[in-house]
Amino acid sequence: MIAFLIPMLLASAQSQITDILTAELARNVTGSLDKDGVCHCTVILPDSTFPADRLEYLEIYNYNLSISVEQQITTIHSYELLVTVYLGKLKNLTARVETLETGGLTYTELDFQLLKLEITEIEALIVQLRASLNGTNVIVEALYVEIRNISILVHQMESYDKNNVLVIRREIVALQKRLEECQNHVNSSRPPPPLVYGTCEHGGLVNISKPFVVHLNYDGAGYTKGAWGKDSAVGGGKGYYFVAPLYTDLVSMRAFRIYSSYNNLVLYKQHAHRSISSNSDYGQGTGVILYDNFLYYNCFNSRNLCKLNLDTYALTRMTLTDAVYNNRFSYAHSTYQDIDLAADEDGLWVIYSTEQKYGNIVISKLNETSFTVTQTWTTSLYKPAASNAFMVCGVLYATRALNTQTEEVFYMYDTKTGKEGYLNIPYPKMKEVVQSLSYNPNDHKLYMYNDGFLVSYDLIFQPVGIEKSSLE
Ligand SMILES: [Ca+2]
Repeated sequence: MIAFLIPMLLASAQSQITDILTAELARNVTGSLDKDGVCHCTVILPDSTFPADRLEYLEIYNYNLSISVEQQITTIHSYELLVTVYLGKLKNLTARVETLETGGLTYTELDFQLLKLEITEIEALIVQLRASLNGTNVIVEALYVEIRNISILVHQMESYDKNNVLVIRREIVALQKRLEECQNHVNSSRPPPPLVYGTCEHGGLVNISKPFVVHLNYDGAGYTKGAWGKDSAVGGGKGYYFVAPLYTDLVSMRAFRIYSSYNNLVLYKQHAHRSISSNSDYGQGTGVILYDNFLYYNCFNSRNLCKLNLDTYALTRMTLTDAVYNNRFSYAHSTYQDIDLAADEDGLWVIYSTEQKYGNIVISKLNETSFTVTQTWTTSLYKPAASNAFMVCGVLYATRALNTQTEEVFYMYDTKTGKEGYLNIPYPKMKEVVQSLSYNPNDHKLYMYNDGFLVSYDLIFQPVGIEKSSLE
């Protein structure tokens, strides 16, 4: 249209100039002839007669107009090309949306995402085109309206997803992302530094593993009360294991077995069976431990401690002053365990109670060589309120039954500081009653005699320099 207009304007301007010149040249003027025979004359044209300045202006205007028109033509040609390209794309989009509308294909999240992306792209370009043309182009306006309609249609179709396929797919993607994050977190989490057995380079007990059932005691299921464990002197003595079920009276220990290895214990073979013949040498209750190849226990019907050499079977005794016995202040659910031997990284201990302390737990440190008490601490925990107790790095930990399937470490007393506190470390048990419970510093395990079954647990300590919360 504009291209057609330009030649018309140019032709009109030239016609006007020709008419003016023709009218002025019709006048007669006086001239002269030079020596070469060339004629000269002077014509004075008044400005009012011939508008030379207008001619000049017209020429400049004509020139500028030509440039402007050429630029517009170039611009329009480029827009025509763009419109042609996007018209093709729009037709393609229209066809795809129609296919989706008629349900000819299974639409997916990807279909919609691609459609929306392309529509957004075209919409942006059309908006740009529309602005360039000042909103005067009918075709562009129509394109704009059409692309807006398609955009709305795609959004509506997405919302018509009755089967929530897209929602589920998005949730799956979100779950996969969380899974990857979790996996990355696990991979990036550095394992805590290994704890050295027999040392106290940790921040205390923070958790207890699930139980590991070794097997039933050698006397059978009827022998529900007893004790078992591994040599708990730091270094492990000879590494022997002992199993000591109480006699059928459920009070006295009259026999026990020693196994030279864990495999022998599990396979019931190559054991040393020891029967105690003298009543005074019997054990009483289940607070028995094996420490540096000596068996320590409460001597029968007394407040004495017995120390039995497993090589020579020589027996040594000591009196635990003021200690009550004969089931005066035993543990809850487990009778005749007034005196409970224990061992940890710091050595040999005995846990008991006295009338003077009203049945509260008293802890005494023993010198195993001289077999004497070196120091004593009194706690505020009533001994029958606990189901059992053990020592770790000079700290007494007491347990109680939460129910028939769960025990809990609920109390601690630190002999180094004299401070006590309450804990909440539950752990499962296989049978209802904990008949004995001892810690071994050589493997960080708890050894439990659980209604006739030999059970062990791994203790989990807080590594030094790592926050407690990260371990729970
Ligand atoms: Ca114990």
